[in-house]
Amino acid sequence: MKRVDAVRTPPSDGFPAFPENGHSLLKKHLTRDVWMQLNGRTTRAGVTLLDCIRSGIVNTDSEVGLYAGDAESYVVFAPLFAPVIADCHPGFRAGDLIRPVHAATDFQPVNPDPEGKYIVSTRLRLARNFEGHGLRPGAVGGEDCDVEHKAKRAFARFSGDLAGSYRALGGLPEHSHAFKRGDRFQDAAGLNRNWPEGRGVFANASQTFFCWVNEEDHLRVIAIQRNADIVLALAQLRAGMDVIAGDLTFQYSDTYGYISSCPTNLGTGLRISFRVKLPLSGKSPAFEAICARHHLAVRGISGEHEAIRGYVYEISNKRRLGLSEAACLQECLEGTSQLIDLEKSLEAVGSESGHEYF
Ligand code: CIR
Repeated sequence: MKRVDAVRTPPSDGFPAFPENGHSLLKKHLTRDVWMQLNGRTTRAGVTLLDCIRSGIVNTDSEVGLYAGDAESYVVFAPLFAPVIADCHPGFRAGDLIRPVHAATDFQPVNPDPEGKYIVSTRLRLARNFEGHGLRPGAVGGEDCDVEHKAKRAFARFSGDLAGSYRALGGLPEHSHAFKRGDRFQDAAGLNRNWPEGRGVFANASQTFFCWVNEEDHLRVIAIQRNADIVLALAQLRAGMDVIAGDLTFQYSDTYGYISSCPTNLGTGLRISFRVKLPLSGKSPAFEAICARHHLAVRGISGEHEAIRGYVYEISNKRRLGLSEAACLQECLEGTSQLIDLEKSLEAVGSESGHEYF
């Protein structure tokens, strides 16, 4: 992503002067009135407005620019967070929370690429934070270790195809499913504090089920299939969550569902992503229309702030709040299936005209 200018020296009332070329939701919604209203407030644990906005102040090319230091930040700083959250989750209206019910109980997904021709991998992840703690941007060192201890206790209960081992980060060679020290966006939010203390990754024996401890949230539970088998990925995710939820309680609010440190992950905390080979449709205007209609985000395969490389696209759901897990899955599956159908129709046109595409 193109860097934009820095925030200039603030004027006497401290209101940050965002550069003209920044497009963050923080810049859009932190008006001078909101600043005057919220600057000086703190949560009971001592989280300030500046704590929540530091990432977007330091990184003026942020998309969002906000992190909550604790669950109460969403309430104390609601005049800023609420409109940002509404923009992150199109269609969400405060007061209309649809409980993010577990998908295994009410939804049977269908494999969107049964021939195995387009989808390279399927990844599902849930973000969760434990009751009785702040959120990671506001965490102090000891708290990370307490969270890690609780998580490891839950992981010891995994059995069958979920059984595996936990590895602390740091001191050990990097492995492919470990998360890295946070990027500059996370760094400015305080997420790299005391790195790598209290962080680690659980992996099952077949490397299809992972739990990240103390990355952006206390827990990220991840199921990956190196194909389009969403049925199996969802079954593993739900089985793993049932074990963890038997031992731990997660932060939850009637307004925002499961609480996460980044406003984009509120609600279900569910991110569904498919890596899909779309060499023809990726360049077609219909591609963007399908993504917009189904609220799909498109990322490059090497990270959210990098340009799209080649023709493998990572397609994921933008909306996690205000709809059930089943609805998130349905929306993402329908959109992805339409992108694959578009690809097939363009292949057919290409073969009729005798062009070589591969
Ligand atoms: C930002 O504001 O750009 C970063 N804090 C990342 C926000 C979450 N990522 C995303 O929606 N793609």
